[in-house]
Amino acid sequence: MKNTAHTTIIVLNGPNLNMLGVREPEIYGHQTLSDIENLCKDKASQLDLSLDFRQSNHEGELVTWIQQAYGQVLGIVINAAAYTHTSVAIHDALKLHQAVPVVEVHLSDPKTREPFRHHSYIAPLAAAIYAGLGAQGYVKALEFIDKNRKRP
Ligand code: CA2
Repeated sequence: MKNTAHTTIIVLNGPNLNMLGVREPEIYGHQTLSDIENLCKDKASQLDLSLDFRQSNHEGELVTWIQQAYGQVLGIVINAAAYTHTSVAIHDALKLHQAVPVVEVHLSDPKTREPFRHHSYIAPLAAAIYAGLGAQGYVKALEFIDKNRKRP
């Protein structure tokens, strides 16, 4: 039987990212989250990987998904949106995943924005960070996980 832990990447998106394309295109671009999901699906299929793409406005739901992914995925791509800058709970949950790469993604570059966006609770656990590249950051994150995968 195929072991999906070797082939699945989970992509987690935090609060308000479901509103992409609706407001603030000057910061986040014109693509919707569904456009980004399709871009990720195309890249995953090129890499012969499965993709589990999710979004939640709820911190606890993101924490639960991170816990449930333990031992089940090749890597985690996470744009935790505003929770990046506030969530010790997401930091703690991601610590479970020391055996696989966690890649932090942001559409914009938070370091060049308001000071309250400069700190990330995810960065200390991230094997790579892609920020300010728009949707391409997600694609780069998938490529990073693929390049760094441990072949079974
Ligand atoms: O640049 C990113 O990807 C962010 O993670 C986006 C978050 C922000 O809190 C982070 O500092 C950086 C915000 C996502 C909100 O997205 C919206 C999109 C359209 C309309 C309203 C919100």
